[in-house]
Amino acid sequence: MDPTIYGTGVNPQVIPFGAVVEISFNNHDTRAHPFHLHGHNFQVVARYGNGPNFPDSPYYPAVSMRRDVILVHPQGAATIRYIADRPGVNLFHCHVEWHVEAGMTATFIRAPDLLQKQKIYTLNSHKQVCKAFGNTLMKGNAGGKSKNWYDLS
Ligand SMILES: [Cu+2]
Repeated sequence: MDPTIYGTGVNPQVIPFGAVVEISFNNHDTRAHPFHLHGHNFQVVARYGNGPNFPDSPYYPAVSMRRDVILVHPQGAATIRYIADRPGVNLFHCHVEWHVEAGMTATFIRAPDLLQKQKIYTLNSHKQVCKAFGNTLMKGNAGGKSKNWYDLS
């Protein structure tokens, strides 16, 4: 449940099972950012900015639309919400690829305590791909260590 062991490079966010996750974006950039959440659909709770379909003041819909991508308008803001009721590891990122490369991404680790209790197996064909790649870590923390979980060397 400690995000430290996943390493800082993936911007890990550990989320307990069943948590109500609310994310607010404040886009100070002059460009739009289409944020995409893997593994869940979310409700769009509020959005505002200078887009053609939205007023300058916050727009609170009577019935929230459910999406897995939201365009955060230039110099606009948005709030999304979902219930983390499915254990798993998924990316949350801007859909502009070079923005991902620039770091506009996070890894959502939902209920890792429940994931550990499950007997998840990895297909042998997948293990073979990892072995063929050479340096893919198959167990342990972000550094491949499982004795000292805080040793990321
Ligand atoms: Cu972006």
